Amino acid sequence: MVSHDGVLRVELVVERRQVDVGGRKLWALTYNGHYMPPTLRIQPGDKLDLTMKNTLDEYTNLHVHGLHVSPSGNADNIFIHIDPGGTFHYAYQFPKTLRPGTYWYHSHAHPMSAPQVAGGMSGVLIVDGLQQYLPADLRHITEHVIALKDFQVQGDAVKTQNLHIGDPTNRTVNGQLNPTIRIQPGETQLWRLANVSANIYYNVHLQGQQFHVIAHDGTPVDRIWTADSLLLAAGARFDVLVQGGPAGHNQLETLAYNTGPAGNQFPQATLATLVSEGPSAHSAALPTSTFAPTADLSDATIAARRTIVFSENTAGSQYYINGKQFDMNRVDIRSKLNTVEEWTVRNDSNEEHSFHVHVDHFQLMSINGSPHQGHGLQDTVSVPAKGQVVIRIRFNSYTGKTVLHCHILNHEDAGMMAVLEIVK
Ligand SMILES: [Cu+2]
Repeated sequence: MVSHDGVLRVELVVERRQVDVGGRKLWALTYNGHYMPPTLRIQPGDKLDLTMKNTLDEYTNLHVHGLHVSPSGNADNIFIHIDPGGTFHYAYQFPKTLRPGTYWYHSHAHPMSAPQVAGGMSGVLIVDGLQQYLPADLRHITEHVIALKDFQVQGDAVKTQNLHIGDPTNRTVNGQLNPTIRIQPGETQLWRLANVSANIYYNVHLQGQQFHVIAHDGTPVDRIWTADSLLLAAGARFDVLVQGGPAGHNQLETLAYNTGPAGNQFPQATLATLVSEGPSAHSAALPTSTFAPTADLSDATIAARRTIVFSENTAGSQYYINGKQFDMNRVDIRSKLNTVEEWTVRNDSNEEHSFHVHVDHFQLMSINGSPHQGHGLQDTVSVPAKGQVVIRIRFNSYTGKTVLHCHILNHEDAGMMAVLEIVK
């Protein structure tokens, strides 16, 4: 679904329905009847008019993940409850300065965000415009959305209740098991990798190839960087260029990944098969100098320094931020608009957590005390077990109440979320 004349009008019906997913027929929680709902495409400065109809027997709502937009009223307000049988009209006015890249949308219905997202309630949202930073011969290259979305099975349904993060799961790309992606030898494609799962991590690797990263969490990089594998903590996205190798088949896979002694050991799994075939294309040279302008908060004046502690009980059933479980009626952090703050996010638990803040992106300054040389801003970062990260965040344009939380949604539902209020 693409915006026209500055507006994208969308109706999303939330419905429990049988879907074809990964070669099976299963009951799922869907938007418009699809396990993989429509990809929404907007331009900076657009308005998104979105009507949500809830036919479930529990409340729901919507969050547009990573987007710089008001957290209040009928915009990105995660405190809204759309009751069973109810309809709500969201109106998001995005700024002209919105950064192009890959974002996503999903239920933020505390404390059912994990069941609803695991059931199927997540999709991809793209802000157009990344191509403007590419050389002219790469501005119209083939794009693939690669939504990383997994499902566990219970009886004839996608499992939603009593989710155990480490249980065997089916890792799909756009709802398909091991789909084929085609490329010509030498051809350059833009892949939009998005972890839209409820709870799991992906450590994505493409056999025999490298990823050339042009945007991270919806923010274009200052300089293209190259990686053999990319860690996508729950909620993370990377926009990457991939160049077709010699004719043949290569697996897109997630490598085994361990989130710590109290966490999970995710096994290796095949995600998709890349088939390189057809006439050889001219292999484009990728830009090596400046890619896109980025904010750098290294020399910013710091208005406040805070420590944010993530912890959990030994049973792994209750999760805390600064010793407290989420309470929507309490303001945990009050920050001033147009200031920069430095937060030390400390993880006292024995597993990684996927730290995420709404509304404004942050700059990752260090991991376990080692300075981090980033390539722009991000909206999620995995905090090492028994470790810490330091971030800097500038509060731009929007006041109001919003949240920061762990994007492993089982953890969020069990308390690991705090209210952030941005004030004038
Ligand atoms: Cu967590």
